[in-house]
Amino acid sequence: MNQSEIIIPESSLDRDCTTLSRHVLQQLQSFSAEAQDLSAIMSRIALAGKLIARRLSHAGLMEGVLGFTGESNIQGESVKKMDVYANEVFISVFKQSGLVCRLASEEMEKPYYIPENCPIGRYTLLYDPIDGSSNVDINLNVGSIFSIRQQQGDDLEGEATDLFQNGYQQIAAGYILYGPSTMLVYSLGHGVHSFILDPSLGEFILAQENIKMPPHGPIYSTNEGNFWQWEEPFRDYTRYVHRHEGYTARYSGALVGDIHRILMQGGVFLYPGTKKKPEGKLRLLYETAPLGFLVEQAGGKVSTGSENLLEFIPSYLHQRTPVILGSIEDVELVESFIQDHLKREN
Ligand code: AHM
Ligand code: MG
Repeated sequence: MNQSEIIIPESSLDRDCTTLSRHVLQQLQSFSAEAQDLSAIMSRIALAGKLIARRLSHAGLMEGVLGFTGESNIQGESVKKMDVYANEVFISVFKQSGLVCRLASEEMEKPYYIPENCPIGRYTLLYDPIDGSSNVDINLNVGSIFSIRQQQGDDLEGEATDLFQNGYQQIAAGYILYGPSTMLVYSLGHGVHSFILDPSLGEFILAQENIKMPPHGPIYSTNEGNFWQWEEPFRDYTRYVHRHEGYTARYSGALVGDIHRILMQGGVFLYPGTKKKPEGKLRLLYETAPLGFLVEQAGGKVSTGSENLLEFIPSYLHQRTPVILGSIEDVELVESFIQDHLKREN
């Protein structure tokens, strides 16, 4: 066969070669040291995702994967074995990487410092290793959430106060969804892009570029079991969707899957404060700020109910905030109930 007879299916081959690390370099339009670092960081996050996906796929067949450890974390929540494993996976992939100085996770009271990576690695990885981990035991979707910030100052005190900044300080954010396929969705502040893990290649391959969410969607996603614990505006909004055609409820108890659905199809996710927990349940630095960053990049909106969540400045590492995020019109509809309520009060 001579050269002219070889037919290469250019588009599918190009697609298979658009791996995550290559995509990061394309996004930054550069081979600078910073671009190389971010590309390498994303490759390590992808490796963590592959390791976690591998363990999840055998979870019911292996010893020591399902169930609780018997310990409680800093926030008094029972720790699951998969939480511990996934937390350690992220630490392990970043050790001796020269990329990241600190890792701050929902599962650890204080950041984990990797002094041998400093001062080369001036980045901090913030992450929720397994979000929605109660779904693991029943073989339903879970996710990992991540965010990358630049370390500012020396953090000699070990308090990481430089992380108490707004969500626009995130250099990158994303999630890995462990569903029927393993999917990684990320943004460097230049749109939102999704990748699917091709198990035959062991690589995340580009699936969709520049995801844009519709300005309105039919889905509302919230734990209505908390209805009587909510403030009146959230109850009014829920009554509104009950009484109007065109709405449908979807809630899996695992944030990443619920947000992914809304990112693709439009709608709104709400986790308001409750009487017992006025700040809500979800953590700003590891959950709502990274997901809010993605949603805003996809043309949506994220709010605490009283302000843009991405402008909210935390005062401690594990700060929680109420959250409303999703399609712009749906978030604004929820906010309108809050504003109406405030007007009536004044
Ligand atoms: P986790 O990080 O401890 O798993 O908790 C976060 C999860 C989210 O994924 C989900 O949206 C929420 O908790 C569900 O909470 P609830 O059971 O109160 O509805
Ligand atoms: Mg979580």
